Amino acid sequence: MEEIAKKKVLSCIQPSGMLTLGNYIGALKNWLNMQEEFDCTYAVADLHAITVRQEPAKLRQQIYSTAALLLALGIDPEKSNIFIQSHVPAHSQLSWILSCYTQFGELSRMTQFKEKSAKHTDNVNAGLFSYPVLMASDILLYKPDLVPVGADQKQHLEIARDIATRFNHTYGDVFTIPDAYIPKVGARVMSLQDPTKKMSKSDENINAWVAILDSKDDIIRKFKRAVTDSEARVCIGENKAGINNLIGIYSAVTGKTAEQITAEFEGRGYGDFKLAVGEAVAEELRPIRERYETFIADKKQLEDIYRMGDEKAAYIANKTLSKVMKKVGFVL
Ligand code: ATP
Ligand code: LTN
Repeated sequence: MEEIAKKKVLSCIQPSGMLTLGNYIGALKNWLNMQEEFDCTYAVADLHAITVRQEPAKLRQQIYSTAALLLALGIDPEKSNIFIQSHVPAHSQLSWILSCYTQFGELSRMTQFKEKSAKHTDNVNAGLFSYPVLMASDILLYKPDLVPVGADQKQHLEIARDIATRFNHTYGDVFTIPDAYIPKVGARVMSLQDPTKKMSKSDENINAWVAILDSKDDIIRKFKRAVTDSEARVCIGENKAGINNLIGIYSAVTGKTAEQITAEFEGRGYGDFKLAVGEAVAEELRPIRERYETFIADKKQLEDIYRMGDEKAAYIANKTLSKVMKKVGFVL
């Protein structure tokens, strides 16, 4: 019987700090779920990480720890390709080319640029501005059908599609137009301290976010302190951003619907609910935390895995890059 080619998936994650429950529910959980059905490529986006200042020794450590975390999560290098973005120069090369096919105006409209430039006023660098072009290059080099990301990356996915469509329109069918793959629940996990803001590892208040590698006690403590409201009923509602967020998190880790969760906690206080969410999250993350220790302790194994991944990625990326260069009119 003829084998049907699997659809392709690509995504990347920045090694810019401790990965959070937001990264896990919004993106990484799908990375894992997709690996059986799809042909998946996952990268550590170290080039993106330097759009904000990083300490060299810390960055190096975080690149290793992000790669180890992907393995701990259950991403299997025999099934999915794991590599490091900066090890495949085609990403930077295509990024330059595509930046000449991207308008200043469209980059100026990016919400993340506006937010990050407001936050790092002393370092509004050109890389921060052209970040979506590098991201478009990461994606388009591998011709994926689907890109699993959290809701905050939707706008970047749209600009990648626009750039690809424009390029194809001028030069013929070069790029596949990818679709974003955003989870139905947990696409935007909010801060536990200010549930109107996205949960972010760069939040200075450590109680605002849960790291995937936090201990059980820390996780439970952070959920116990989560900001809620005074209504004391576990249900989705307006002006209940804190509870809505906790319901979303509980739903994402247990698979229960919001209605089932409301029924489960009918007549019980927020204290019980927060504890249940904390315990469910700690239990979901426990095996990842345990496996992480093994992977991070063996640098040689980690290096072997990403070197193999780098090579496979470079082969595919260089083919796309050559095609683009030919189309643009460079002499090869
Ligand atoms: P920062 O918070 O420092 O800006 P980040 O966590 O948004 O960084 P990445 O580490 O590159 O940036 O994100 C990796 C993936 O995690 C992306 O797909 C992103 O959409 C997703 N993600 C990040 N934060 C959340 C969140 N709070 N809720 C859902 N998904 C998220
Ligand atoms: N900008 C993304 C990380 C990222 C990415 C990508 C995601 C870089 N390149 C390519 C998907 C596909 C973020 O989540 N902050």
